[in-house]
Amino acid sequence: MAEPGQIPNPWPEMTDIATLEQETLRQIAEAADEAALEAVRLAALGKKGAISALLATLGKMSPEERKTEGARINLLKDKATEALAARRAELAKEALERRLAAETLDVTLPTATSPLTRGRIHPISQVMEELSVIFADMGFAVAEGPDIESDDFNFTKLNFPEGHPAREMQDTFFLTPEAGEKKLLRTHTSPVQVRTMIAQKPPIRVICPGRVYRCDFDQTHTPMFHQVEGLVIDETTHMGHLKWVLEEFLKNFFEVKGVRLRMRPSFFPFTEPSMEVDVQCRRQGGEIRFGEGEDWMEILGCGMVHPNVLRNCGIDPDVHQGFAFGVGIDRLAMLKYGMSDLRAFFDADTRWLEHYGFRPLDFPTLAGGLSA
Ligand code: 2NL
Repeated sequence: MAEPGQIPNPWPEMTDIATLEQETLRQIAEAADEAALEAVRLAALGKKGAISALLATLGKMSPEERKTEGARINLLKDKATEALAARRAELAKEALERRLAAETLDVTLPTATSPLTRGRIHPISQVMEELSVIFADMGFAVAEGPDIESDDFNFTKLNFPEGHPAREMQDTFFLTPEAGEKKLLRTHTSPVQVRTMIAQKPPIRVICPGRVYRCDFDQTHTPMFHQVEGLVIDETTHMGHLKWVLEEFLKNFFEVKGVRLRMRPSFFPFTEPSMEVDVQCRRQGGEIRFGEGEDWMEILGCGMVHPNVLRNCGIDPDVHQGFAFGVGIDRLAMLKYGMSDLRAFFDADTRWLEHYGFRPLDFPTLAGGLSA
């Protein structure tokens, strides 16, 4: 009887050593896995295996016969043992190769989408970043201030006389007065520059991007929108510097080689003289290109800071002078990135953001591209 787990000797009648050797080595070579190989080992070298059975016959032989047969059988045993070890090593190597092939990683495949790569930067945030990069390159710092402002910082210090129609012109959201103090939602970012002038001595070079509020809502106006204002104060800055800074800004922002500007006289209470600036463009088939063509588009307002404003902010207008400008960020974004409806900016529609938004790791830089 065969022991449990041991297959019976398949060659009980086999006594021919050469045939047994041939058959054993063939079975070893053909064993497809470790279990099959172990079965072959037991059938040949196990207690009841063919080679063991052959060794058991030695006892019945004459000493002469035993000498020659013993050597032959032991040689067969050694060959089988060696072949088993070689085949076992071969099977282990094959198994390892199969595992390595199955577990290969393709490092060139795109990574799984994570919240970090799925998220988008809003075009307004992108444009604010681009403006910061452009103006930082010209030596401007970025300043921020509160959305809720005093009437004093939003209007009075900026040379809006008490009861002046310009105050109503701006469609201001006033808050309920607390302890007699009139508060409002800032109608422009100028109060941030007022705060800067009060807090710092010239020379001053800042841009102030941020949210502003006006009570106005239609196709082209939202009650909250975005503005960036710039301010330069020192002893010698003049309108030539202003024009160069604006040219440099618009050229870099629209990513063109050059732009022509046209300045028209205008009025703001906080600047004198005041100007409106048109930028050279070409309109064709609903598309606008800047830095070429014969058309003009009004893009921003600017001027030399009014002496009253300087005085109101503790700066001597007989010593210091400078320029300021203001531009709508939402409109800049629409012109550069081609959105047609301002209201979609504030709908928080993820499909819109998927289309018009920017990837968080594509930072704007002047060297690498603003809108890479
Ligand atoms: C426009 C025009 C402008 C300013 C903003 C400013 C600020 C201070 C002093 C003087 Cl603190 N001026 N800002 C100057 C001229 C124009 O904005 O049309 N913005 C959309």
